[in-house]
Amino acid sequence: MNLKMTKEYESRNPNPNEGGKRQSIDLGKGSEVVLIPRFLAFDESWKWFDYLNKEIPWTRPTIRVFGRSCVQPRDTCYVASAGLPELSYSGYQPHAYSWDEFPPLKDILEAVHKAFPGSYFNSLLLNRYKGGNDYVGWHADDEKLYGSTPEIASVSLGCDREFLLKKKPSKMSQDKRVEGEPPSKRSKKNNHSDQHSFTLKHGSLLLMRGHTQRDWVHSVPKRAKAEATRINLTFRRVV
Ligand SMILES: O=C(O)CCC(=O)C(=O)O
Ligand SMILES: [Mn+2]
Repeated sequence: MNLKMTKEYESRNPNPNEGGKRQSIDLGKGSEVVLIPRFLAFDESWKWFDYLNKEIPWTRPTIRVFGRSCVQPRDTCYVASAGLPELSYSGYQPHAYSWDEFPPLKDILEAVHKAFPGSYFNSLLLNRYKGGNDYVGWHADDEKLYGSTPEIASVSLGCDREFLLKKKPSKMSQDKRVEGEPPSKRSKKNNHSDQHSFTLKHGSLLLMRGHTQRDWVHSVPKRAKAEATRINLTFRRVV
């Protein structure tokens, strides 16, 4: 964030640091989420929102889920560096646009790299939720092309939406059940919760890393009250 952006932000927000600190959430067993609620300056984020809303060639593809064809319940677009293996998910192979076609995306990418020194993202899946009926169901971004411990940085613009994380049922914890033991006694033997919810606000960044894609699923559920559009940028590294 440059000085001008910070000043602009402060002039609209009397307590710019309140609630805006980076939070790191240890999910246990090598999974971690980092949330930076005010990653991008407020006004600049609206400029990016308007640019992306207008300029990105959004599509709503037909995908296959549990053997059935359905229209993906949100708009999407894919941007990737040249020469990477092609992305394919739910029977759909998006066209890979180049970063040069959308220069502002390179600025956001640079800000993400600065926030996480040592990170390196070379692809971006964009989502546009045109209201509360648009959503993404429970899934993990565990495609082979992201390697064994994918790092995913997710920037949100526009309407606030809830982001949920839920632990995958683990074989270990099922195996450890003692026959006849009441459920209360079977409950967690550590301090980690099995569900988390975050409100992803305009200008926020959420990073998932470690074993989060192996051990957890995430979703952005339908929300009747979310009337406005939200744009989400998920930066990923194809290895
Ligand atoms: O919109 C979001 O916050 C999440 C999107 C997502 O999970 C994905 O594109 O894989
Ligand atoms: Mn995802």
